[in-house]
Amino acid sequence: MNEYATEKLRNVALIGHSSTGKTTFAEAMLFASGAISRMGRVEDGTTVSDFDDEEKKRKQSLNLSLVPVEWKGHKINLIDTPGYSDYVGEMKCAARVADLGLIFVDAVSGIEVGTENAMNALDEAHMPRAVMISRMDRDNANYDKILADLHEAFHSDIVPLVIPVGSQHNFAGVVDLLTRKYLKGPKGEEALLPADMKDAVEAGRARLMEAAAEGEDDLIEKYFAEGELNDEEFIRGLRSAIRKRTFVPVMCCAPASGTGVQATMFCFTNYFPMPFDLGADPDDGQHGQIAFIFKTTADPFVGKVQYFRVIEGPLKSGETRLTVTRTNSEERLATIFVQRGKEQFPVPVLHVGDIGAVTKLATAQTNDTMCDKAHCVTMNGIKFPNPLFAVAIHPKNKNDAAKISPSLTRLCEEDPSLRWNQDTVTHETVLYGMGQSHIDVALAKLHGKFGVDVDTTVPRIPYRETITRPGTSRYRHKKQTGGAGQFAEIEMRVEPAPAGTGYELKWDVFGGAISRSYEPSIDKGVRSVMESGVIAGYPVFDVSCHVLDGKEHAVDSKPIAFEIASRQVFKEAFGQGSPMMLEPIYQFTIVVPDDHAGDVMGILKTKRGQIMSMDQKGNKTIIVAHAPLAEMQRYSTDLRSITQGRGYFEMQFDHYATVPGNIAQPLIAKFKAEHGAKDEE
Ligand SMILES: Nc1nc2c(ncn2[C@@H]2O[C@H](COP(=O)(O)OP(=O)(O)OP(=O)(O)O)[C@@H](O)[C@H]2O)c(=O)[nH]1
Ligand SMILES: [Mg+2]
Repeated sequence: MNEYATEKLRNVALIGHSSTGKTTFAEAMLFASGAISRMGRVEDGTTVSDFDDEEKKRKQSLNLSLVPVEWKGHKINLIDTPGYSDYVGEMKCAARVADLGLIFVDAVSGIEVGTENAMNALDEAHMPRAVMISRMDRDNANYDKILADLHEAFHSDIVPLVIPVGSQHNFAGVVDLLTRKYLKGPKGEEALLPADMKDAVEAGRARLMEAAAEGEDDLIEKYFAEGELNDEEFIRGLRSAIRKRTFVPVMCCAPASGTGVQATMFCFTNYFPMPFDLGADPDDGQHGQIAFIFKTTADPFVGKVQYFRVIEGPLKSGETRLTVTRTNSEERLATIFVQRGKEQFPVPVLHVGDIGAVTKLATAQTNDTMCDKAHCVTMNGIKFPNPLFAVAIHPKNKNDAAKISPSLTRLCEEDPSLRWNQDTVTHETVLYGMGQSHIDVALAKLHGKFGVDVDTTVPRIPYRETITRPGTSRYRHKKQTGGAGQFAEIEMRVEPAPAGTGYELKWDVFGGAISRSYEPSIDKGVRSVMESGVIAGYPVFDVSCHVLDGKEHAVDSKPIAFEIASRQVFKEAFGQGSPMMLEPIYQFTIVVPDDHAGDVMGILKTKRGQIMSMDQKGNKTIIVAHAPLAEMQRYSTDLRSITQGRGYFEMQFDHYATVPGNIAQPLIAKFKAEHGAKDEE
């Protein structure tokens, strides 16, 4: 790998719907640049970018990967991302460090959810963007229709930089509109422009020139005055206009054959923004050194590998010591690499804007800023989506159980859109991801990388038990089987307490019927039942207990006897108090395209949801609803199918509410069947 100055770098994120040819395109660029001698195929698991075992198995990208391509004195850092919506976190990482997002659109399927999501993400980040109409050689490819659809969907000027020659199996090459050069076939050899294309080329070129003129004020003036820009102005204008997002540039290609790829590389190096086009950041070391970590991966051989972008530099291998702002600990960048797929190429130096990798950092994580001590700053982090699809994880054996926590921690370090915790109520280990596929892949990694095998279930709902009216009971515990006996008698009254009170024990014993020294034992007995539940096996909340009366025996009464008696008397009194179950109700904020709002609300009603409010924003409807967690555990899957992936939601705990009888009854019956016999002992 050569050394590249900032102006020779292009950082391009390949994003868009799945199966639009992004990974194949990265492969084709490597091939076209001569970096690889044979083009790998996604189907064969032989591409540079999809190197992960799971990616090879599933024949789709699952992680972002870096594919730097050296071409004509430039280095184009491609960041290939997975298109499937579960992996949107990877797209966000790529978009954070790229200077342009190239949205892939299939020449047959056209605009899909992944296209919209990618466009929205770039709009939100005000990031330069371009569209690649891909897989142009497919039967039924329809370039003109896709252009028209893009125009309609994105309400922007959609202007081709290149136009196709032929389509479907006759897709022969592309014409670069600025130079009018026809680059034919997979090798992009210059060929004579077909005569019948001349008008289209001139019309396209005029349109593009107008778009370029919009890039700078003085160019607009000149264009209106003279009706023409020279090539230098044309390029300058295009570069500014793309940077300023005044139009959406469009290219086309067939990644698998490579046709159109050479022309694309020309566009990348000539028109696409270079790092810090928006304001040059010096690379003289005077302003300190800063690197931003946007991805962490766990390589089974090398260990932890972290990808970073040089924000200020240059950064030199071996010499560079940077402080992680978050932890204030110093790390040495022993060897700086350029990462290409799974390969690492050590380099002596990386300049501002470049993307590199390091291993063996002690404390740094994704989203960390590392800087030289004198200039500590924190860069804006990547905002990862909230994972809302949860599974409970059960290790298969003791060995797996021992490794589960560190392995889950590392898995979540690699992919911050995964999360895990230990539920304090249900005592389950719960893993959260974006959807079933995301979780499946995470579990496959758990097995493949960390050798941990688990079973999964839908997580238990953290129900609660409480009472609705006071209940009183008296219980005598007496045991006289040889040796020392046990004796304790307690009368207890339980009362509903206000929500959030939890539990309190009151000593209302008159006349010293039982001595107060037994209070801790009684308290312990009640607490243990409260933890394990009375009617359905869920913890008891919001109850106040009054010890009213009892009896004790001079010899046989002892703490353990009172603890046993208190367990039993509490259960009985609780049973007298019309017990009921409570369930967690969450607030859901659901954003969907207007035409799906009706369906979304219909489904919410079937899930015992209560619509709290509805709002309109653009062509989206924002629905706020309350619904029980028990009904909404697979809502991410439901919403995806109702809206074909166009809707998203957030959820947060709101309050506990009574579980309706018809839902509570089976849970109570199940608990009784499982524990009834034991209780009678
Ligand atoms: N007909 C045709 N098929 C292509 C072309 N380029 C890629 N494909 C095929 O399209 C499929 C998807 O290609 P990928 O490169 O994996 O697409 P991707 O966009 O990376 O997909 P994700 O990683 O899932 O987002 C593969 O089977 C490719 O062989 C092309 O130019 N023409
Ligand atoms: Mg891919």
